[in-house]
Amino acid sequence: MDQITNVMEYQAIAKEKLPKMIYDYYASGAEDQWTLEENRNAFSRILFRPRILIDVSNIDMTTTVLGSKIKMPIMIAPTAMQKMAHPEGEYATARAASAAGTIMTLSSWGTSSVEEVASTGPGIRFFQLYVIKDRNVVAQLVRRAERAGFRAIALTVDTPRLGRREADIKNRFVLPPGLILKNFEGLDLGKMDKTDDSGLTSYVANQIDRSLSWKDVKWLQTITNLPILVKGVLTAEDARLAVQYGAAGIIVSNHGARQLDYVPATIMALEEVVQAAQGRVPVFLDGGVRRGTDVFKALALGASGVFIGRPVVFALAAAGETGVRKVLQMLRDEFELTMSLNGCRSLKEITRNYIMTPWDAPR
Ligand code: FMN
Repeated sequence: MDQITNVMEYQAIAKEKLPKMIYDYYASGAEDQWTLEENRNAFSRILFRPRILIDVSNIDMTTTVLGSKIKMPIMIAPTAMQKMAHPEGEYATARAASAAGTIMTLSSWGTSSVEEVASTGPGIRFFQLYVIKDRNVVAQLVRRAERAGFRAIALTVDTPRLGRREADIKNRFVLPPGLILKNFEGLDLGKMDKTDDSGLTSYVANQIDRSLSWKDVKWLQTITNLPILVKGVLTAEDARLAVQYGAAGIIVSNHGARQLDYVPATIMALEEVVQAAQGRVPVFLDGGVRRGTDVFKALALGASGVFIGRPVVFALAAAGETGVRKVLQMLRDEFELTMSLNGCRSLKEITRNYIMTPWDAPR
């Protein structure tokens, strides 16, 4: 395991170690998985225009996200049910994020609760919210996250129904015995029943509020003072609405290609969203980020930072907290090197001039 040299290598180890049902749940995308591949491929169509002979002896990767200072613009996206990957699950992820000086986002569907994650010690954390039908439970959960010191709510808006993930259907995916969705302990919502297809599909169909709409973004602001990030924006139209409805930030995300197949790669959608946001709120990106070069490309297209999903669960499965720490360290090192070789010393120096894209006008 010492010879791991990039974050992608954890995936094969995770595949070997995990039961098929669990590995498939982590790895899969929706339907043809076209977007899943495209999330990676699109990065490879963006090239650098590096500058030379710039003194890069000091590289500053620090930034501030919604008022919290972090050591690098690489953060952890919410991924559900991390104890399926490793017994320490979300605890390990929280400790690794905190050691790296970056933000962890805890999923509503964590196998550890907001209080448990807070108990791991100091750290900057966001809470990802799925709005379920029972709004009292939603309000209580948001208050608990607030009390536990979480600093923002990432409201997921791309999941009125669950995307069709065929591996989960074939495997009749269900939360393994002994684990519960810990934020909902004691409620029906904490459990997942085995069904004839994916147990998660039925769970979502029964519990998630399909009627969720922009007015609920306002409603959320009446029950919390925490800043709200709208997670799952892919168009300029929705970016403008997010700003209009009081979002503190936008996450350009296609849910790791697990919801609607044949949406563009997030890196392809980023620029129109950034332009529509007009600098009024920060725009972040997740989806397919596996290299420091990917991070740089996202920042050059206007992102204020990126989030990673699968690399964390695969590293957890392979090596627990050590694995997640290593993922964050490798991405940090690669990003620092990318900045140096492009001739950028701070994040604000990373501009559109450092990349060329297939949609650029010829120079
Ligand atoms: N997004 C959510 O908003 N809530 C979740 O509970 C959630 N669970 C996920 C579980 C898995 C196994 C994966 C792979 C993704 C999940 N996502 C969830 C989406 C991630 O937050 C993120 O958008 C995506 O993983 C980023 O793409 P990447 O995996 O290519 O880095």
